[in-house]
Amino acid sequence: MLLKKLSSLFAVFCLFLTLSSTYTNSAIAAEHTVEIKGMEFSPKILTIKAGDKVKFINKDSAPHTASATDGRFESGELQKDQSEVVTFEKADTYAYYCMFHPSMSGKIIVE
Ligand SMILES: [Cu+2]
Repeated sequence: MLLKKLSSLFAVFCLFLTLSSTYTNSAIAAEHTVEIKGMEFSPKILTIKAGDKVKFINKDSAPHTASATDGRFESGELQKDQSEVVTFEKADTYAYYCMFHPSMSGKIIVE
């Protein structure tokens, strides 16, 4: 009885190990960086793979945001040296801008 319980526990544990390693292996997602510097996003156009992450980091003394024009992602207000990481799961083109300086714009192309 106890042995049966232990072996089913062990089976669950093994399943957990398998799942977590599968998850880790599939998460070879790259992390890219977009710098916000001199009132510009750099690079202005960035091409990545689905599942990759993009870190938006503000290098200006003025606060900025990286806000999708259609609202699909939002960094929030970033002060100098603050950053926000966004994961892009679906292949598409994501246009974004800075809420404080709408003339600042960029594009993330997810393949
Ligand atoms: Cu700005």
